[in-house]
Amino acid sequence: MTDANRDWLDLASKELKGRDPSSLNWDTPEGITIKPLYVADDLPPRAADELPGFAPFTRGVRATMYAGRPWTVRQYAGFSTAEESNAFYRKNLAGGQKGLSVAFDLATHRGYDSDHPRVVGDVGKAGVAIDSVEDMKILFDGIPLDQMSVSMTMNGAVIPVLAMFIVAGEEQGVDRSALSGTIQNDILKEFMVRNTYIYPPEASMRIVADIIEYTAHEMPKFNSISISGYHMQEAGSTLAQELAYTLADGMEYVRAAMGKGLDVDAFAGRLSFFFCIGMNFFMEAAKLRAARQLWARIMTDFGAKSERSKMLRTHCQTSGVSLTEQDPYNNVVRTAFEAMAAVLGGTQSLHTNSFDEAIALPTEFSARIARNTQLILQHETGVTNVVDPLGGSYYVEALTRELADEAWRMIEEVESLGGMTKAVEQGLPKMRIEEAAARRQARVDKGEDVIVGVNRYRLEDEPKVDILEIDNAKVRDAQIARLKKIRDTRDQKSCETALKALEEVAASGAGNLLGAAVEAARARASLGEISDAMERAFQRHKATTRVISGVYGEAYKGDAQYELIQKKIADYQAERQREPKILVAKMGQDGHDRGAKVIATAFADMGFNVDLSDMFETPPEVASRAIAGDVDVIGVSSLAAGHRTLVPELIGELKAAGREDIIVICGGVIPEQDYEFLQDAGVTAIFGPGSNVLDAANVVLAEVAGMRRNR
Ligand code: MLC
Ligand code: 5AD
Repeated sequence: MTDANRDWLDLASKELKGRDPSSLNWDTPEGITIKPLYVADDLPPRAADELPGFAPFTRGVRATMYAGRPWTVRQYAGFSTAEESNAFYRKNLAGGQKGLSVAFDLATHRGYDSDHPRVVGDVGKAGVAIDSVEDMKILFDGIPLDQMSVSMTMNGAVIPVLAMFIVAGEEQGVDRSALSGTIQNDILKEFMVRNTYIYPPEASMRIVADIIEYTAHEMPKFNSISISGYHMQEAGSTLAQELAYTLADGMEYVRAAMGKGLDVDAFAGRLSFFFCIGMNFFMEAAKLRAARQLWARIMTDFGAKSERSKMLRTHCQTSGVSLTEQDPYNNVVRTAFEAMAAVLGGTQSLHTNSFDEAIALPTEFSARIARNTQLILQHETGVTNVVDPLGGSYYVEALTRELADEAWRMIEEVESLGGMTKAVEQGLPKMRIEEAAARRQARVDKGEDVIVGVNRYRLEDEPKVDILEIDNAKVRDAQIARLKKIRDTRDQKSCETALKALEEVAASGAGNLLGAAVEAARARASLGEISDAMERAFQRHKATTRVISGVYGEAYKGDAQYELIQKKIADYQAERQREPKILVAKMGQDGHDRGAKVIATAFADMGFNVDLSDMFETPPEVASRAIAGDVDVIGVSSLAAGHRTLVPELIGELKAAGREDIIVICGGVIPEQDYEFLQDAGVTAIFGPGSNVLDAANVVLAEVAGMRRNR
């Protein structure tokens, strides 16, 4: 320690009235201790010698970064029909957006056509409904696919969607070799957190590898994958977990592609990444710097020779979970800080969320504010003029190093299990993330992590905001009509031949799935038909749901409020000889299960008897599960806007079975505008985002006790 540093320590403890300055240390959820001051001694060796554009790319993948070309303003969007989404895209492009990013509805994600009975509540809701090439052509009508780069967030039904995109380009007069863009194609994180898988892990990994192979040969400008940590952070992971598991996923994809006999440099330059940027400002910027550093090291170990193969190029999106339903205009401010962190971290492309995120999909107005957040950053702040402005910061450089070290430890753990496919099969990363999510929830519920407008400075009267409403039934009718027309007018024989050939490629293991699917898409096979052809060979994956225990309760140890509810539940049990029993249910194709998992864990820790439905159940399936398990209450978790269709159906099923005594409550992203509708349908209580879990448990227990008394 230098003399100057010693002087600082003395002065600091004087300011603290004798307390040790280390009492100001902050232990982050990543397990990193942040000191109140960083000095030259904290700089990692060699940090001062690094330059942007050169491996390991800590300071950025380009020599000139935004000074040469700013990041791509790429807003993720999609809703309702292809016509409506197309109109929305065109307006956004006219307003300054530079790249497209397509959000598909959940029916499409899971490989179902819009007329499938399992997706009645999902069509056109969380994204645009795409059933065939005809829809895809409408989606990009008037948008030249040889000039506009298009990202498509698709993982489950990735083969039919990419095939339809290729054919849509073709019929626009654009050869596939000229198509630029990105397909998400990251299935491992689906098994971990996002849940839009279709086939089991091994078959899914073949799909990923086939796409990498096909694009490496045929589509030189297209990024074959977007290896995504985003959804891990959304599911509650720490930043170190997000970093480590994303890179470990990347390693697994590299191995899968090399397993196809591809030379690493033939495809690695088109692997891309996707990270979430939350509110821990400097840590987020450091995360991107650490990610680039580690990836360069990983790819060097894989034998990459080309510099391009060692470059981690990434898209970022500001964090959805960091935004609140309460006092929603605060979200504009949160998103602006997050966007700044992404840019200081050196992202290539960025989506900024809309302030109505926790309520519904963006309106034209909220989308404009979100887009302008980036345009103001690019054009007014001067942030683009200097490469890696945080380079050399004692704090950020030290953080970069610590995150990299921490992530490397976790990567080694995954590798010791045999790589990510194996780790995912064993459920390790998912479990770790769920534990982190439960810990975070407890910190928020206890007020240790402050969220302005939610657990501090809460408003008496919340402002009303206009939201985007989608007439789901109308979209579905339109899609069904178009599907019928296609089936009536196509050459049925050549369509069937192409589907048979695809099935054969899937079953035999020989040939390329995407190549075969392009033929089927051209012959007007629908998305559901192409998915089914592969499902006949691969089967459909069914996940096992598990409730972790102890984490939430552990965080609340010794808390009076927590002990009170535990006691109330114990009293209830003593009196009635049974625990209050809740079924936490997910219905429709909504894959967001963080909330359901947190509730299940927390309620179980408090003393409830908790049952958890499988993912993707139908209302009749949930009703019979509830009746068979003799539960007191069903807690429906809805984050994909299916509640208006699915919840009344569930209550109808309970009534039909003579079990209207089973209480139904809802939680998740449910706009206030829908509360009355749901209450009229028979819903007892609704818990929006930002609800305190302990409060919710008290309400549920009181309802259960009341119901039992009335029996
Ligand atoms: C860039 N270029 C430069 C330069 N900067 N050339 C010279 N000097 C500079 N300073 C060149 C690049 O090399 C490239 O050409 C071209 O300009 C484009 O730049 P880019 O940096 O590659 O940007 P972009 O095309 O936008 O690609 C970014 C990407 C890509 C690589 C990260 O994968 C991408 O766009 N991803 C977006 C993913 C996405 O939107 N996902 C949404 C998920 S939402 P060349 O020839 O080298 O390519 C979601 C939510 C949910 O998942 O769950 O539903
Ligand atoms: N349009 C715009 N943004 C969307 N998101 C998800 N679906 C859409 C859509 N259709 C964003 C939200 C969410 C994240 C996963 O992606 O920000 O939190």
